[in-house]
Amino acid sequence: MPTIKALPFDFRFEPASTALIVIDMQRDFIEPGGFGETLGNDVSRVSVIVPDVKRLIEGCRREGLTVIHTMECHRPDLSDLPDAKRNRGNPTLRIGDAGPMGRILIAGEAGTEIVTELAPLPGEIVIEKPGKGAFYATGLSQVLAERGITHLIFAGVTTEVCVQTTMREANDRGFNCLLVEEATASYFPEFKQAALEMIRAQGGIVGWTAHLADFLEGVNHG
Ligand code: C5J
Repeated sequence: MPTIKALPFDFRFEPASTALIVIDMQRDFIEPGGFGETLGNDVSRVSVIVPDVKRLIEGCRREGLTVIHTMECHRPDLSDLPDAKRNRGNPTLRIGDAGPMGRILIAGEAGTEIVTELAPLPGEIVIEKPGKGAFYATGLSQVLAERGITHLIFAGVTTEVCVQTTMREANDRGFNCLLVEEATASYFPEFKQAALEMIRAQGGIVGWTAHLADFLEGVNHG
């Protein structure tokens, strides 16, 4: 059984009952011209993790973990987009507006796709989610139950928004969760750091954190 050097203490899991969940590595959050940039963010702060997320995905594929990708997106008629989300803040483009990569965060548009380097392989699970958490209004619980998944490894963007929300949802549902530090990012480095510390504080109140090198060492030699 792989044992990962992690905080607040070692994390042990069976690959057959563990899934990697890669949160929202979409062009709209990571590339210039997308939603992240319209909100005034510097997307280079999150694009920098793409090579490490790729190493993590490939390491998990090699060991036979279930690989799940999420995409934050909405229906073209915006029926799953509450006003409270669409009208928040003062972006140059709102969700559903036409931008340089198509309509912002709308299913099927170019900007909504996962970045090419991290594209899901045929057969991997892709969860489209209208909220921050990947359990809200999706089939994720059923997918995990059908596969007997008990442990979740997390990566993706942004650490303190969709990643942390999903980890908290998962923790409440009884999953053991670990977040890989180099495979997650925020537009605000101090928020990433705070989220990592919140997750592993108080004996791992939400879950564990580990460095990518320690995760790969543990999983590939477990
Ligand atoms: C937002 C995310 N909206 N993937 N999404 O920040 O974190």
